[in-house]
Formats: sequence, C-alpha cells, structure tokens
Amino acid sequence: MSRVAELAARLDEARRTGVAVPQLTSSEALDLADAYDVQRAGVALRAAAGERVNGVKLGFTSRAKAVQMGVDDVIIGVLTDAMEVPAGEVLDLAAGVHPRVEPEVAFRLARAVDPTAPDADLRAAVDAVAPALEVIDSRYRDFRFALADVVADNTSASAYVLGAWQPVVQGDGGPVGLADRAVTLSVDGVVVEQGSTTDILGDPWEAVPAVLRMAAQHGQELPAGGVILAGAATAAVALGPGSTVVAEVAGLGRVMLQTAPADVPVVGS
Ligand code: OOG
Ligand code: MG
Repeated sequence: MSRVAELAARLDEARRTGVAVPQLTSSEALDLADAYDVQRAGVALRAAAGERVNGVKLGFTSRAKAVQMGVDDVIIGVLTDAMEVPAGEVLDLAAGVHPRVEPEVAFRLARAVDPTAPDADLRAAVDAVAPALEVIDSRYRDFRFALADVVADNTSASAYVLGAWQPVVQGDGGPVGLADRAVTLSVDGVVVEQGSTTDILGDPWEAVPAVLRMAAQHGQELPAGGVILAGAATAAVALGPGSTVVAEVAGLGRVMLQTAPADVPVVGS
C-alpha cells in the first residue's frame, strides 16, 4: 500500500469507528500537496463504498473559525450524499468522535462545471442559495491539527443539513446580495453564537471564485445539482445528543438539525 493510501485508510477507519487518531504530522512529513492526495484517496474509499460525491465545502473562510482552530488558510473538502441529513431526519451521533456544529451558507449548482476549463463560470451555474448547518468532526485527538492534517481529513467534513433553497436570479439584477446578514446559531432555544455573513470572506459570494480556484488546483469535482458550503459564519460549538440546533440567516431563513437522544443503558439485562 502506498503511503498516501495507508494514511487515507487510517483516517477512514477513525471515521468509521469513532476512535480518534494522532495527527498525521506528528509522525509524517506532510505538505499540502500530499495532504490533498490523502484527501482524494479518502474520498475514493467512500466512493468505493457506494457514496456519491455531491459537492464541496470551504473551511476557514471566517476569522472566528481560523482563530478558534489556530490556522488561517482557506481549504477545500468534498461532500458526499451520505453526509446530507435530509430535512426532518434525526442525526445519530453515536459513531462520531467529537462532533461540532456551525452555521453556513450553501449554494446549489444547476449544472456541472469543469473547474479546469479556461472559460469555467461557476457563478453563472449557481441557481439557488440556502442557510445550512455543517457538522464537523475531526478524526484527530482533541480536535487539534495542523493545516495539512485537516486537509488530509477532508476538512473534518461529517454531515450537513440544508434549509429551503431560495432561487438566485441571474441576469439583470444580478445574484441576490448575501453580505451583511445577521447569523445566529441556537441550541435548544438558546443563542450560542452570533455573527454575520460578512464573516464569510467578506461576502459569501466570494466563496464561489475561491471554490473554482481551489477545485482547479486540487481536483475536486463540481457536479450538477451539487452543493457548495461557503464556510462557517461563527465559531463551531460542541454538538451533543438530544439537541435541537437552529441556524438563522437574516432574509434567507432558518435550518434545523435534531440529534438522537443518548442511548439509555439497559439496567438488569
Ligand atoms: C475544519 C473545517 C472548517 C469551516 O466552515 O470553516 C470548516 C475544522 O474546523 O475542523 O468547515
Ligand atoms: Mg464548515
């Protein structure tokens, strides 16, 4: 097995078993190009297990997130259909390591875009926008990592839920403005984080050219119907069982996620 395949297998096992592993960079010389190779090999393992790639996500587009995690370069990861929690479905955290949740803005692609095509126009392919919640779950101990570690770990991608799509009207009026909208994250009715969409690269629309550039560089696919998660607008908060989480983006609406209650131990059996 190649080194890249071995590292991807290590992270994939951590994901499937919920048992965290030491940072790869604690024992390996791993540069960013190596890290994206490991990410690609990990996505291939998921595809071989039957998952379908259905989008991409950005990480560290917000200052609050970068400060929280101690890294400050924008990174890109891959979403699969298995990560999407359909609206109204309850997420079971039992297999997770130490999940966290964060409020985001999502874009939808009306058609596939080849990011390496010289005339690729990703913005023109976006036909809808929605509020979203992303569940991130680092496969590393203590949720700590260097940039290459988190890239190899598919940017901690774990699950996401989308609110109702709002159509983006291309043409005359241009796409709907998304900057400067208040964002709140609530858990069980209590606001735990507050921010603004301006915290996402100054304007969530800036995520679109960033995705195009990074996908061209690192080989992620942008499929028809695919989702782009633009990045969190606030720091992430720990996500426990039996919780109701709501993100609200002013003018875009709200999105809710419920987690399954903790297993009740069976006494006397
Ligand atoms: C990496 C993922 C960051 C975001 O929205 O900034 C991310 C992490 O913090 O574990 O998804
Ligand atoms: Mg995120």
